[in-house]
Amino acid sequence: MKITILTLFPEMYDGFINTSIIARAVKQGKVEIECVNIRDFTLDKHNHVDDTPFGGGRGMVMMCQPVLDALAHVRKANSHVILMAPSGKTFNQACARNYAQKEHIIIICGHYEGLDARIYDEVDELVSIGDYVLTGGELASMVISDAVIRLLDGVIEEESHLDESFENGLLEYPHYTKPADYKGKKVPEVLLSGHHENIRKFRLKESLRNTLKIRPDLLENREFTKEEIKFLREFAENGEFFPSNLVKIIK
Ligand code: 6GU
Repeated sequence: MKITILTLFPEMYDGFINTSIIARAVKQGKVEIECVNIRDFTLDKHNHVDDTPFGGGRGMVMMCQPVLDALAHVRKANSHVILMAPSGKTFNQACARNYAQKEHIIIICGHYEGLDARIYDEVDELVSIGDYVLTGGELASMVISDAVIRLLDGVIEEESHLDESFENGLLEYPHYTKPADYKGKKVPEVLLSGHHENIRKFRLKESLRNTLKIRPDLLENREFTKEEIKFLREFAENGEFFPSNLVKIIK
């Protein structure tokens, strides 16, 4: 797959592209990352990319011409064009899986107060990474690229996806490594037992417990197996935290 980033700050991507798993994926040809400087598409001699907002108000607005000329330069028939904006729909793991199927994604990063709204008409979607405001779309575009690239075939071990947070609609279970006793803090006995079925049950139960405690919203519209419902009942019966809107699951 190819990811094209349109940005005023291509140097921000150097560390991202040249480090660890992303660097390896690029080297192995699993992904091509192209950073294009929007400023290279300006037509005036001072290379202006922004101007004051019509109607007044604070800050500067990125102009249509450099952004849309840069987009036209990199866009192909199969390109999926994403504009990073705090007002976009919130990115999640399902979006990452969807983008990972695409041949080419183009991510436009806004800066300053925002972009001229006429640019919105030329993109497939506006995407945000959460309910807070960043100084620009660059970090958000790296978040999205990272989440997508690690899902591409052969970038990380296939099985590592399966038990991760969100992949099965639950937060992940806790992991432990050596030593089995760290300053008196012990690893749960079952993980040392070698009993695969008991380990699977323990992990599923801990996943459920974590999700119930930290992200009960993830459980609202999820389908449950009989085994999962049994564990949820146990939590409720043992007086563990159980949100009242989820009681319907165990009724
Ligand atoms: Cl995509 N851009 C900016 N500037 N802030 C954000 C964001 C995007 N997503 C969350 N906050």
